Amino acid sequence: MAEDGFSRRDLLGGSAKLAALAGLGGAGLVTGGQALHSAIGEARAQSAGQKYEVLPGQLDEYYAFFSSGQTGEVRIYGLPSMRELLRIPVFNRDSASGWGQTNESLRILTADLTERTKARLARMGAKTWLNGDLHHPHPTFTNGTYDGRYLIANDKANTRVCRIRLDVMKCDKIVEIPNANDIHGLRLQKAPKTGYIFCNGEHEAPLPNDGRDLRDPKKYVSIFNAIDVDTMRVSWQVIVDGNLDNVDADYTGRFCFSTCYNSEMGMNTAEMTAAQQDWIVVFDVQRIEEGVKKGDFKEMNGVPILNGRHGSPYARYIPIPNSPHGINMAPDGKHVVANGKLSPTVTVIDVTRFPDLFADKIKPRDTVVAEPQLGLGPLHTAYDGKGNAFTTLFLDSQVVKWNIDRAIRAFKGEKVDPIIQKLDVHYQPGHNHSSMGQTREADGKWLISLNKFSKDRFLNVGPLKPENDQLIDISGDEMKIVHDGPSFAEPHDATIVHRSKINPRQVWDRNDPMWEQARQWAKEDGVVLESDSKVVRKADGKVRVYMTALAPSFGLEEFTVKQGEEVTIVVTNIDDVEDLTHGFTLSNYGVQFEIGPQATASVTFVADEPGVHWFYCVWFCHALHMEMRGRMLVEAQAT
Ligand code: K7E
Ligand code: CUA
Repeated sequence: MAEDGFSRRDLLGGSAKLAALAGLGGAGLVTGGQALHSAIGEARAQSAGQKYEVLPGQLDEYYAFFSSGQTGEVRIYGLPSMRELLRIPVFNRDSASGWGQTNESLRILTADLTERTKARLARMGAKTWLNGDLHHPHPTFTNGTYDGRYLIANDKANTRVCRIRLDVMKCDKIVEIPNANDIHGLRLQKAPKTGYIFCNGEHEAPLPNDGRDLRDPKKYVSIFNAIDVDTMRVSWQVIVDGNLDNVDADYTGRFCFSTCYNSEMGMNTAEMTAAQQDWIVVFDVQRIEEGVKKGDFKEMNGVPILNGRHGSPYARYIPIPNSPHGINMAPDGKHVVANGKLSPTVTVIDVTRFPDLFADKIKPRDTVVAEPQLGLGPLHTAYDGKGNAFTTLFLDSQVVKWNIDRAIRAFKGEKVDPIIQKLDVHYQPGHNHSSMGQTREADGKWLISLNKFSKDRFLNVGPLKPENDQLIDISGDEMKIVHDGPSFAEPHDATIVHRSKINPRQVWDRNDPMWEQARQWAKEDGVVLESDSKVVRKADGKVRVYMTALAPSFGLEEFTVKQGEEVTIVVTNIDDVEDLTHGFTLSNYGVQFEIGPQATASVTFVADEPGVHWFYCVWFCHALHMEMRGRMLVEAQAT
């Protein structure tokens, strides 16, 4: 297998980059995988290892949090069954839950946008952005493993970062990052406890980006960001040379590191890929914090911005080949792997040498301990906690299993092949992820390969095909594919978390901060949310309609408003049975939202259309679910 990899690489030689570029554009180098269907069936049948089937009534061992790229949500799967369990709307508009329409979700979606964006949305008559591009979902850490508090993710499309509460699986904070552009790579501080969210502004632009220097790319900058996970405020930013792609952090909490694919600061593909080398940027968090304390920054939009260019005390640049993409810290706490993308190599760096690097005792390349050639298009690497690494090869449509220690020995000149196995995947993998593999507790059981193309693997559903997330058993010596999992646009990344780390609630706590605003209104109006159903007319002409929901009826059978009035409807689900969700739909008013057991949710709209408008429950809750309805009577006003 190893010979195979090397011969292909050698064959491509100097033109590898060209071929790689062609392939990136059109998946050009892939060979068909038809014959492999039966091969996989066989492998599955003889899979030595683990049970991958989860029978009816049984529960999965892991939660897998998938991003959804341009859909803008997070999805929860069970592993190993690969069954989708839940969708968490975040950077999208969701019809079922009312995310993007309820007052509670709009508060979260808009509270921490920049003043500039708020003004822009107001000019457009929009309440919030309706699109997003969510790539990297990562749970918070304590002492190098998941602590079950939050899941954090980025929005590349509108430069935002979100926080999802793992107790209720709902987003509770979204912050727009000022000064930077298009947040892509995102990882968390792993120890002693996640304080910072580290994330990359990928696309370089003028600073401020207000119309100046449009055609002067030399003045464009990329910005690295640290956000405080508890307050969801940007703590500091660092200007770097080149752009920024992915990021990861070490296990001491002091260092983090980003890949740069455009050290050239090119503005088109030819320029961006001109150099044979780019770099990773290493950030010294301690020094940056000291720099902030000393006042060594410029403030812009309320955030301290430090200079981290070549020669600054805050960053070091390690040259590596060529337009690197993913960067992945190993569970050993010592090694990080940067994936070469346009180079067939990955670069293994010893992070324990970073203190010496920042003390200028060693040169940047002295931190490199191995640079094995693995195959074409290495994008991301996962780990089994036993010293092995699993790297996706986008162009070769393979996952390659290799040994870190053997790669280090080979780099020193020993005649040893680091590659253990190459496994075909279907097709064109981006991220992969192993069970607990981004923690100190990597358990070496499962690997998922998130493949960008499914081609012929599923029933043809027309020109837009699903992608294919493949489940691979890595518990034995050999990797074995045991499951194909179709998925819709476009999970980039996923995190596999053992179920012991996460403990969600069964029903909401009535004291939850999610509906704080409704609680304030009720107080103002002398209403008890849990028992009162009534209409309150305010002095300013606004109307608040409070009602309970208890299967199979709403607290109000009808209510009357006047045409043109601003109406706020507040619904409280007083069922305390687990799994008993109600929904509130107001017909021909575009209103619809979810009210979970023991939750309150609300929506505000103008009653512009006179007539009888039925409201009804939209979540099947009872034998009399169809009867769970009532009327909003809108009296016509003389015009
Ligand atoms: Cu490789 Cu956005 Cu993580 Cu996609 S990124 S693959
Ligand atoms: Cu309540 Cu359906």
